[in-house]
Amino acid sequence: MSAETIIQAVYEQVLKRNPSEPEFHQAVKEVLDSLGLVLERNPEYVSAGILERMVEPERQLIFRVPWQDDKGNFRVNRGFRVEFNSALGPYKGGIRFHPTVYLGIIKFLGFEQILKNSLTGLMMGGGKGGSDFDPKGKSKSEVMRFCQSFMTELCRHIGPDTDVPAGDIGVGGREVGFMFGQYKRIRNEFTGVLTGKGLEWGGSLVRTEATGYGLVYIVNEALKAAGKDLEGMTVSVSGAGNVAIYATEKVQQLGGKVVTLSDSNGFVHDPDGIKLDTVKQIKEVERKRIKEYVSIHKKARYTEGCSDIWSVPCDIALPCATQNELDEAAAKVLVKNGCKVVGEGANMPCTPEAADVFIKNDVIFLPGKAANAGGVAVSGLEMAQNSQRIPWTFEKADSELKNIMVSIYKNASEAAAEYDCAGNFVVGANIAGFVKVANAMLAQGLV
Ligand code: NDP
Ligand code: 2IT
Repeated sequence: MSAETIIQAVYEQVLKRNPSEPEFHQAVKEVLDSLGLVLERNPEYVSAGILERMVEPERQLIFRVPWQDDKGNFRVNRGFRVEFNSALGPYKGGIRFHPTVYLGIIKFLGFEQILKNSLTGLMMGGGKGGSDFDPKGKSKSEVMRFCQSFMTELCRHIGPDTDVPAGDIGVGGREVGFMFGQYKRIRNEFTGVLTGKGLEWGGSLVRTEATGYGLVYIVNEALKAAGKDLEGMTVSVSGAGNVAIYATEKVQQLGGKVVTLSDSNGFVHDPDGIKLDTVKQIKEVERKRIKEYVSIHKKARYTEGCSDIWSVPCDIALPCATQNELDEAAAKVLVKNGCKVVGEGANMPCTPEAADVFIKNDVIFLPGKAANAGGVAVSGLEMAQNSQRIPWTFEKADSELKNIMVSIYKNASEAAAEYDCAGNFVVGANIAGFVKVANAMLAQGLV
């Protein structure tokens, strides 16, 4: 059987076994489509059923999360944890609280996480969790009660050497704190079972900034290879959460100008450059909407709706909000306006058609599993510090993060070249991530 036939058969089985999960299908297809030559050159992956095993999670947990709102009403949400692959280490990956969460979203994110974590070079398997709980409009006490109920069930499935969750959309330092407190109370142990913890109780410096900083470090590496740097570049960023804010901060530190930010209601365009202190105050302190920005900075404009954000001319686009936020039409507009680099801060923010537009037009396209790996990388460093029981300085954590992003860039470039796809970072990142996991699975026997 040809590699192509094998890949097609695996994909058809994924469609059949996981109906109505389009995001999971999309993530799997992109990876499988990168692996033809890898299978031809490594027939042992085929005979050992590595692909069939890798697309099937090792364990999927779905549970009821009952909680009480401030008015005393009983509420129920659904909780998930998908423990996808432990070939390289304990399951590792964030928790997302968003009303759109269902099993297919958690599976797509968990699947991406396997190869992303492999790319970091640290010992972490892949997993993801979450709930369809909507944190918007909830009081702090409601969020706390929800997190406690969520962890009351989750705590029996996780542990510092088993499965180590962290944040994602809707889950930041505050929620990690509530979940950590409940885990500690029930299990009676103070361990590094979650990452993204507060700095006074086991968190790592740079974890808050890591995904955004890491994204800009790898973009900078790609620019360097093209004989350029960020100085004077105009950058469009979407989202206004953790990743967007710290990507903006690092772009500004390196001399670039970020002109947009967004949330799910709309986007702001500040041609003078986004004032990050204002954004941090609105989003991190007041937890309000991004449109508040224009009441403070009068030259900035707010547009209701998100799709037009990519029509703002830029040299570099950094989608940092959510999956499939940048489609083919938006990609064409970006290319027409002269955009030269796209770095995915979010997980799978570009549709497959958009990614094709970038690749065909020689835009440097850095896919999420490489470009946003800085967050989980510093999570891995947080686990190392927890094991040592010694915190590192900001400089040490930041320089390790930088080294990891540089080596992801190098490994993805080299893998792409080795497999006849030089310059294609989608294929390069998929192959570089896959080969390590596949070899570990081969070595560990039929598990
Ligand atoms: P946050 O919750 O901090 O921020 C998310 C931002 O994206 C908000 O501005 C939010 O707007 C916007 N957003 C969320 N859902 C949608 C939607 N359906 N449509 C439009 N905008 C939306 O999350 P993060 O910054 O942590 O995560 C952003 C992305 O980065 C996600 O894809 C996540 O998986 C990925 N990521 C995060 C990492 C991390 O360390 N945090 C690591 C690697 C990847 P609103 O407030 O209106 O919902
Ligand atoms: O998508 C991701 O890589 C994250 N949300 C971070 C995961 C982690 O364990 O730090």
